[in-house]
Amino acid sequence: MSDERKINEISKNEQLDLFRVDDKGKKLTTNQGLKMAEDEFSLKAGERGPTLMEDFHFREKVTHFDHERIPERVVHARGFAAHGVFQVYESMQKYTMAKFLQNPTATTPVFVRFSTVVGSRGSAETVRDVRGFATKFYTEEGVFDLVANNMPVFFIQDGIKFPDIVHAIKPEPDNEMPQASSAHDTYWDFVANNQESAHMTMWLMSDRAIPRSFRMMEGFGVNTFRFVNSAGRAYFVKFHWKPALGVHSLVWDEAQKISGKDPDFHRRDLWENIEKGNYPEFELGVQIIDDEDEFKYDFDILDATKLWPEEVVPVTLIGKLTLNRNVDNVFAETEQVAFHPGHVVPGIDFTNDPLLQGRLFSYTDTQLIRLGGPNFHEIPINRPICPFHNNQRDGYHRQTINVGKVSYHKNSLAGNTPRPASVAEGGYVHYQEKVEGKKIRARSESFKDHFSQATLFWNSMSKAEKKHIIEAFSFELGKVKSQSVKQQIVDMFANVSLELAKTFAKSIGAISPKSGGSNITKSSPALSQENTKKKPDTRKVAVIITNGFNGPDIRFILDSLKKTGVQPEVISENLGTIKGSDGTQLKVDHTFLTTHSVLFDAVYIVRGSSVNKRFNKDAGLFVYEAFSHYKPIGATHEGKKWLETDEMGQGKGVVLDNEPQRFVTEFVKAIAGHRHWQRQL
Ligand code: HDE
Repeated sequence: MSDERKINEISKNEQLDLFRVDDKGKKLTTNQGLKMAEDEFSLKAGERGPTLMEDFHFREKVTHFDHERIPERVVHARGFAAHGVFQVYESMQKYTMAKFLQNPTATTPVFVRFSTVVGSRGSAETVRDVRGFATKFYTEEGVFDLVANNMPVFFIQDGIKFPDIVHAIKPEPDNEMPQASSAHDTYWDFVANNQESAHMTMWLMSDRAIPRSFRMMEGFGVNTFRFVNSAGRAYFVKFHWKPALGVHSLVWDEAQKISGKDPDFHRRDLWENIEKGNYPEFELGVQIIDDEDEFKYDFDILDATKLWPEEVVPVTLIGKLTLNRNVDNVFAETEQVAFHPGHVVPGIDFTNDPLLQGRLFSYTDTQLIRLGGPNFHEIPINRPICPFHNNQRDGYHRQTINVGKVSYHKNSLAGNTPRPASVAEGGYVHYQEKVEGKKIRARSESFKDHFSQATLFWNSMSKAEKKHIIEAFSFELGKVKSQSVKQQIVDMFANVSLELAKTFAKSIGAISPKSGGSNITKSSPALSQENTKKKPDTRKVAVIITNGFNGPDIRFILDSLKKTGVQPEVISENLGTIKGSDGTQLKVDHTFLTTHSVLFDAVYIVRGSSVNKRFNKDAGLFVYEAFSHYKPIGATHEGKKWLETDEMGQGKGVVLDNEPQRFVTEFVKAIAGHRHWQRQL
């Protein structure tokens, strides 16, 4: 690879291609390239004798195996990723000189890793938690990482408290329980004693913490960044991702069951949809505040426990991200990818947000231990697509073979190169913000209101969302053992809403708050999932059916559902095929044993002429569970007859109709509605 163009000036896909190896059809060798004649038996002195030290193949194979694991991420350990592209809608030159935000005809390759925060690498995916949404843009000016979450605020205001919140929310150290859950004493003790976490805790108790899919979450850069244009003018900016499919969630009972039925639920959903060509899309949005307007708002724009209400500072959609390729190897790509909010390009800069400042230290530091040294930028998934040159040398796992004698600046032997680039040549210059102040460890007065936006969030929720928040507090605090912590939380959240605190106080056996309440009456409709996009696309429908179904009608209905983007899957008693009354054959995708109601968005029940007791019991449980999770239910033919005799038949979002076209239209509408909260359960 002497020609630098080969590795540094080719597309990201071609670059990754250089490292792809397909072992299929090849002879087995050692890592030194030696072909081996035997791979099943170690070298022994006699068939039943001791294994010999000289067995280099055994030693190499087992040693490599012994070292296969690297430390998991200290947070965000459980993650899944995909490749894609980003394209800006129109030039953003008024606000930023970032090149990848200038040309609407150019695409930038990206790599996106979604994650949970608290659980270990093997933990279940549908737990109540924040989700990470980290994007690496491989731009021609270098790598830009937008390391975001699916909630717009954070637990703490200053980076120095990050170890505290993480220690508190992780499993408790004496018994390492509970896994991937905030429902335990130390988390809630932290909240009660660090009241800046009130707003984030409201988000964590809301439906946002149990997303239906990575494809149906918003992303938020959380911290306030800066855009800088080529004239040197600066703007405050917050980044958003808006999913094309809208923001949708699971219900808590369902989320807990999925953790057992399919702990890989979110990665499977992402993987399968990309494999099928249902490429997930997100629009990049920005909220921009003029440099002069820094102090115009009733919150501090540098405080990461505050959001900028969209009704006050609108989100402008500036481009689109499409995820279109699964990884080849989870370890090489998803596990080894190294994000860092400090990976920026000219036109994007930082602010004094003290949480962001803490992050700027932490991310490189963590890669040093996790990826074993300072050369992690050379790992294929982390390499920029533009050339990189400097005098950094050596270290563990160095791959670049730097030629020549000179590795210092300034020099005369190499003509004083590599030399810094001027601004005109694309050199990065930090925004020259004027700062002065006394050295001090303190919180700004403007950061001290911890409750107003927590109340704003509460006020913005629909009736169903409020109910879920109360249930989440009741569940989590119901798991807390310390009566004192429970009471502290009740008293604390009385400052957010008396209605909220009083209701969950009762269910957790605490004393109802006597005082409190908030005078904040504002709400922000953009915060409610009730106001999100509602589409049927890619929704999974369980079709419960057995032999003797009406062939022509079912063929029409299933084909029509597929045309709307809905994904029907057939569930019956046994795998193989089932037959309709006219001989139509249907392949069975799952049995009642291999799948479960919680893994689908909707149920369509047909039954058939040959149902038995067992089928009726399994189908009944399946439909009942979907009903109790407020999911759309459709029924035709024998299924309709059966559901009509049950109370569920009268429920909202239940479509009973034997006219195929009308059924499809109504059922698809119900599917787009996602959940039918009006059901009285
Ligand atoms: Fe992170 N965070 N973080 N974080 N974070 C990490 O870096 C940290 C914060 C976020 O898929 C770590 O490579 C500090 C906010 C995501 O690989 C670590 C503070 C937001 C990911 C780290 C924060 C995030 C991380 C662990 C407070 C939302 C996963 C492994 C000052 C905007 C990236 C790693 C991936 C990962 C530190 C707060 C998002 C330890 C010190 C706020 C999505 O460096």
